Amino acid sequence: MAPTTIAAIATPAGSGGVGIIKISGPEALQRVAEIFCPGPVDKRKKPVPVNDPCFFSSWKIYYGHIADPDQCRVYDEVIVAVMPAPKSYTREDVVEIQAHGGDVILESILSLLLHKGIRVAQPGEFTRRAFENGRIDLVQAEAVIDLINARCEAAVDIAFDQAAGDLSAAIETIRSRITGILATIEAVVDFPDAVESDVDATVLSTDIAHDILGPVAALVAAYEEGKTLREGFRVVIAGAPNVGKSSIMNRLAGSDRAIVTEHPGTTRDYLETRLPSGGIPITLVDTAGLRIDPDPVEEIGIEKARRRIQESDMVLHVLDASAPVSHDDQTFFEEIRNKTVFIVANKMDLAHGAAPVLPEKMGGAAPVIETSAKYNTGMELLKSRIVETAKSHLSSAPERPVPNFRHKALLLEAQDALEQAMANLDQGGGSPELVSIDLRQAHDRLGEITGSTATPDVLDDIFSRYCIGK
Ligand SMILES: Nc1nc2c(ncn2[C@@H]2O[C@H](COP(=O)(O)OP(=O)(O)O)[C@@H](O)[C@H]2O)c(=O)[nH]1
Ligand SMILES: [Mg+2]
Repeated sequence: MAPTTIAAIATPAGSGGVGIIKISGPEALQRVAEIFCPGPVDKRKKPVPVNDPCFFSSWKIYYGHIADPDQCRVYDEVIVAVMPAPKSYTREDVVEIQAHGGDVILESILSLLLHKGIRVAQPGEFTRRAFENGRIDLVQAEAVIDLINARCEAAVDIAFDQAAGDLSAAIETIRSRITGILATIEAVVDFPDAVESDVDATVLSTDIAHDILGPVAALVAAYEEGKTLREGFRVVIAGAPNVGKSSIMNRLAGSDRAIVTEHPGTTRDYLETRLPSGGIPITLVDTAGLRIDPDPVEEIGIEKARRRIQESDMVLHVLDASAPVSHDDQTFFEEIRNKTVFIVANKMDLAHGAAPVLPEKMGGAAPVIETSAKYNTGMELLKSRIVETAKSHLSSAPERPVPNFRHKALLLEAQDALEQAMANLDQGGGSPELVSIDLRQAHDRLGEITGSTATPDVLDDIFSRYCIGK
């Protein structure tokens, strides 16, 4: 079935200097030719579109007007960029109409095109066509969303390398090594007499560990490294009940996001908000107060707090500066000391100017920042120290390709299958059939990453996350 021609407004809704309509498919040139009048228009005369798709040459831009000759109506002054197949984003004929960036103008030009039988594009459909027409693989297609959604420069770097094919190349190298080993094993299965000796199971197992499992594990590790860059820097505010965690969150965020009361144990779930920090993606997480003997409802909140702490990049351990450091606080500090921690001595206004004396295990183990959330003192310093720490974490992208969560899940499945194959080989040679099933399994899982073995629902799921017009 011949592909339909699709169109969409590619620029965000709202007013802007320029708005772009993108059209892709076999009828793109013809349909635009029917509404494009080159050069200036004379309003007293009927607009005359070029009508002939041959008017347009490859990779040229044209100045003119979009008009509906049937209605004798001129819509806008535009520039039209023409990118015929196959050297285009989708590998189909693509035309971009650059008009003025107003919703009404863009929507009326779009409806003019729809009137001519063009269909509105689904979210991600242009990129899906680029994938289906073989211009990019699935990993590269996903990089397009990552580029658009990147929240810091390092995230842009990762997405850019992914779009350039670095991760795909790493995956394909691993797949071709699996194919190589499969060929050796399957020769034994298919032609047992023709192949001289038995496959040396130990050698094969070592090859798998070194050439395949090693690189797979390295990619999984790179996912962990890149996670903060993709998702932003997460700062959890934790500590005993009533020390001022929610007040600090509100002060840092500059809003009354969290409820503050004098009753201990008010915050029972966790709350997230962005720390306004000039483009550095930082998320603040306010949590339930930690205590050793909580009631059952508090316990759920504390469990959630612990989980948030584990996933965090940094913890603010808040203390009440006007009270001695409790046993609970010391126990808690022990739990988090392998993380990046700031001790926040809050309620300094009640402490008569003296910071709390820290027990030996806590003293010197983390920077101490003195604050009063009530009187808004120490907050700017706290904020700038958080931003500084986040910046140093986010400054550099890892040198190697960084998989995303979907890729990581598939890498782990491939890893399991490879380990199974090795276990079979190690148990006295194992049956070559079984080993080859596991290796095929690993090969297919890796293929799902690049899309060569991905199912239609996986594709639907991925492309539905795009914006319209991409
Ligand atoms: N005096 C004083 N009171 C504070 C300060 N920060 C918070 N509070 C009060 O302490 C109580 C508990 O605050 P909240 O932010 O809900 O603490 P959380 O339970 O740790 O989230 C509230 O009555 C706040 O107004 C502070 O720096 N100084
Ligand atoms: Mg609270």
